[in-house]
Amino acid sequence: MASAKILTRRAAILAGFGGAGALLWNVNSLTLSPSFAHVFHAVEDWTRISQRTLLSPGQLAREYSPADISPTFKPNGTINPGGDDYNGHVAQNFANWRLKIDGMVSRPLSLSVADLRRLPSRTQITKHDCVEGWTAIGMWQGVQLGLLLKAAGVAMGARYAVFHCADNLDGEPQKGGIQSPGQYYESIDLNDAFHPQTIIAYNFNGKTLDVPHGAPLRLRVERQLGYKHAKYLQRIELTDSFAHIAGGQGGYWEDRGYEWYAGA
Ligand SMILES: Nc1nc2c(c(=O)[nH]1)N[C@H]1C(S)=C(S)[C@@H](COP(=O)(O)O)O[C@H]1N2
Ligand SMILES: [Mo]
Repeated sequence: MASAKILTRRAAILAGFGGAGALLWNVNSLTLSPSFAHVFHAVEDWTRISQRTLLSPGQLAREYSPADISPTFKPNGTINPGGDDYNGHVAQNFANWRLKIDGMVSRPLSLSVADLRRLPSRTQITKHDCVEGWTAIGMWQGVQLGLLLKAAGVAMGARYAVFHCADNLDGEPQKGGIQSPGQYYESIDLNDAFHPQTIIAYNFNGKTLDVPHGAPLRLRVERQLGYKHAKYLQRIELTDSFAHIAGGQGGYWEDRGYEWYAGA
């Protein structure tokens, strides 16, 4: 059913591609209108998504029922980034927090939590596995990352989404999403980025996401282990390589020896 829907949409986009191609031929050296550019980027997205996701949709992580939700869900790692900047955002209820999406995208975005809450959301009840030896089942609600990436227009050649967080485990002040030593970060490939259960969560167990669990925004990437689920998200950077970021291994814990692909 779902795949029939996707295929219909794919056929529709493919039909649109023919039209856009003809238009491109006609306008030749003329400046592209924004609406045309939009169609063009949609086609770029389609090519990538069809290759990486539609043709190999991958498995869904198991989803549970409300009765399975754990009475306590241990907060782990950083449980409060602290510092003047983050504390200021807490005091303002994160009204001025921004999630930036930049790097290899055609339209960099800067979104407030309210912007995200206005978009369609996904709710999922999943099991979280921490390598320290505990698990917990929780309910997460947020925006599918794939939707945000489609809005930003992933550029040709991009391969990874890198998540820059507000907490610095060396206690250094944060720099608004600019990576610095000791700052938590993570990365996933575009296959996981466009996976339907990969969401930027703002609610946890039916309430606004709290500080210990990553307020105001955290990643859920349900087919992978706990440390991939970056909390306190400030910036998502699309890139073709993470070799130049921090220790070059794609994440705070990866730089300290953990696996980059952490299948749960
Ligand atoms: N920014 C940030 N994200 C993070 C961590 C962290 O220390 N900082 N810890 C990771 C680890 S090891 C786990 S198990 C989960 C814990 O999520 P929780 O606090 O909601 O239980 O967050 C992950 N994401
Ligand atoms: Mo963890």
